[in-house]
Amino acid sequence: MLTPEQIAFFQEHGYLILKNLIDPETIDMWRSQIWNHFNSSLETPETWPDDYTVQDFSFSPVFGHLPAMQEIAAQLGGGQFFTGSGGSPIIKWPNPEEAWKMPNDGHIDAYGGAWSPFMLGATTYLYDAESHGGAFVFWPGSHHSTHKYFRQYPEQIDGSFYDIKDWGWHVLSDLSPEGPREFIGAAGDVVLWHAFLCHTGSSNVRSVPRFGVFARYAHKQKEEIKYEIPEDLWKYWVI
Ligand SMILES: O=C(O)CCC(=O)C(=O)O
Ligand SMILES: [Fe+2]
Repeated sequence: MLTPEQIAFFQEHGYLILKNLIDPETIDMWRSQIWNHFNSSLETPETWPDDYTVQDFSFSPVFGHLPAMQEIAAQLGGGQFFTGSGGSPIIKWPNPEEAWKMPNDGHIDAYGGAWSPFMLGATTYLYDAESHGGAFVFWPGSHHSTHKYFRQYPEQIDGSFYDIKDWGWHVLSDLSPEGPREFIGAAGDVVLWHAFLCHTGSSNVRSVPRFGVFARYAHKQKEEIKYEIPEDLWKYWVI
């Protein structure tokens, strides 16, 4: 269970880091599953593939279904948040020759294909992610600025911002009250993030591959409520 202080932090900043949420046995299992799938291993970089996303692969159990995650989703959504069974990792293979730079802009998810709005996202890692090691990058507090943007332009919530001339994701991330930050975390640490929080990936100039594991929770009433931008950002949460 999240404490009232953790929930208050999440509401204010749009993210919350939970150390050691995933038990080491699960992390070990997931590592074996993905390396088996690639017929490779951490110790044999010459056999690493270069896939960014992994087709036809899913962890077992999936991240979003772990009891610790289900408990948090139930607490935040009052039993109304659900997640599907999919979820393959997003991998940042090491590229030590590249010059590392903080990304300029971040996006919000839900628009990669048909618009599929959701409420809560979560990210964890299979190996410790150091700074410049392909971390998940997010803009603290940007859930508030994104909310304000859609209160002003509610007709754009369906992704029609893509049709606006010169519109780019910088439009949202530039409104953020704070600049970007890397989620530096150990294997099994989790960052929870509001669906309106701007975020993106970053390059990995270290030597360990970054396996990002993601879960996204939608509201059971998502079809009925998807065009509504409530004045209260937490209307469909129980916090
Ligand atoms: O790889 C990451 O850390 C972020 C990826 C991401 O934002 C996405 O796939 O939507
Ligand atoms: Fe994303």
